[in-house]
Amino acid sequence: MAAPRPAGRTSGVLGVLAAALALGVAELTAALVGRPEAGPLLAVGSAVIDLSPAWLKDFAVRTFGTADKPVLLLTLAAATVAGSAAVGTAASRRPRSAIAALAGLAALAGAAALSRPRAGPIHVLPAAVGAAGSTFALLYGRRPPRLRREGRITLGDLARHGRREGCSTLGDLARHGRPVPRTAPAADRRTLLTRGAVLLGAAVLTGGTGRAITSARQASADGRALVLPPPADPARPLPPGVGARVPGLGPFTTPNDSFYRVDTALIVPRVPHQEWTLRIHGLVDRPVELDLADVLARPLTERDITLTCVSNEVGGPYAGNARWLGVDLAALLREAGIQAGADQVLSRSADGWSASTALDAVLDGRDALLAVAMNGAPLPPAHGFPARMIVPGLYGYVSATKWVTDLKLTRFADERAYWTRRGWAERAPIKTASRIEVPKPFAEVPAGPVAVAGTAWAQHRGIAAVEVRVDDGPWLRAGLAASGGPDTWRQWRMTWQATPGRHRLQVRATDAGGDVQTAERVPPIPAGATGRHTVLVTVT
Ligand SMILES: Nc1nc2c(c(=O)[nH]1)N[C@H]1C(S)=C(S)[C@@H](COP(=O)(O)O)O[C@H]1N2
Ligand SMILES: [Mo]
Repeated sequence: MAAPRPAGRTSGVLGVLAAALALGVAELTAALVGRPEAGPLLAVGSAVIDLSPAWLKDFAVRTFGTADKPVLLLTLAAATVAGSAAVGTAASRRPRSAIAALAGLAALAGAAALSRPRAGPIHVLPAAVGAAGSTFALLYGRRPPRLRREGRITLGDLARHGRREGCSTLGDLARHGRPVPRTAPAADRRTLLTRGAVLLGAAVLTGGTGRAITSARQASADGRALVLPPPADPARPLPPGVGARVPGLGPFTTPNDSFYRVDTALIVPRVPHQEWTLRIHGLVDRPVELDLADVLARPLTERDITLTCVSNEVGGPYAGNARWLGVDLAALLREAGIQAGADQVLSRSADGWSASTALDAVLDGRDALLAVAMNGAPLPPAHGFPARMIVPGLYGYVSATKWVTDLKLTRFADERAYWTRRGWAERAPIKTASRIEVPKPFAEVPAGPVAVAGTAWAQHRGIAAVEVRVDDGPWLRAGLAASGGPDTWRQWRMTWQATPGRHRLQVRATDAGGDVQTAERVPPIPAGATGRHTVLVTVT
């Protein structure tokens, strides 16, 4: 007698439900043990990010921009659905291979969780519980229905059975035993639906509870409760004309919620400020460990500094300007006693990322900060709460470690950091750049006077001039907005007497040292893109 088999489609659905339950109970487990990063989706996603080659990351950032992370999670979710449907289908024919596949998937998720920074044995628990959950779901979904009258045989049954078997006496009947149904009925539609609903409900309940626990915990890890002391060394007030005031041009100071975000973290790391510490060690005379109270007890410096990402394409959006509040990073390191031979500050974050910063840049008198606030508020979680580095003039990947917890004085020859291991330059001063923000590419503008405006930056050198060229005409000087200092970007504008037809606008900046931005086109990798931003417009 063959075991009842759910039809192919039903098996596939059962597989998906088993995966959903696995993810739900794994998420709940991860939340209960306080390790949300060990949940299978996040763990595998983060491992994928860390393992993917530079070109793939580059492609993802270029194609999806800041949506690259949701796209990755959706891709993983889709792969999970497809994979679990396949496992479910296999389970109806070859249960052993299905169980082997499940064990393999769980091992993969466990390994991914173990690859997270500071992972311990507890990180494999969500995957293990998830595997148990999906095994249970598969067995439960495929269990044949119980015979309704099992063990309770009526006299009518006996009589019918006896007649069929040709029994004439009760003795004959006893010898033939109890009636056996010829086929075990497959679970009917209603049973399947009920079981599906039970599994789905359990998945949603466990997963939802897990998410709720995690987000409740995370809500306590932001800066709303944090009171910041006023700066001992406040920023110079911004001159009234730092904004070029052209409709369509962004503000001089970028609000926190529209500041670009670039990092490798799949979920924003939440570091409760009560638990945060910063260790300074390596080639120092006196290793120290500070907590946030120690940091806030020091004199705070406030500065306007423009941060730029090395991945920014010519004309791209990965630059932002904010007013940062923090402690003098050079003073902090000097207090620890910098030893001869050190040439690199290797900073690490709570999420295991690292950056290597040239020590001479930190010590040369620029306003390198261990920042705790951005535009008058504690750092938003996405921008490094409770503390991050900011070093004017260096691209973010070699200077701007968010959620920083560890500073090691070391040597470029001895240790490399996250992106420098992946082929990006060891030292990466920000290159002079300029972009046209108004008019937008392919805009249609009326003939006559047209405002052309944008931003230029050459952090820590400053911008001395911006020029614009129409088609192959002469370079024309744009008007510069007031300067916020050498470490900030500078807005510019000019009025163009536009004539009908299609035109090409180009921009170039000159830094305060007199160096003109190069026209040579190079890609972001390894040390930042160059080339002239060009915008095509139609004048009607
Ligand atoms: N922990 C951590 N810090 C990080 C990164 C990261 O991936 N992880 N990315 C760096 C890069 S490449 C840049 S450009 C800046 C961006 O800072 P923002 O997200 O606050 O704009 O953060 C830097 N700090
Ligand atoms: Mo970056």
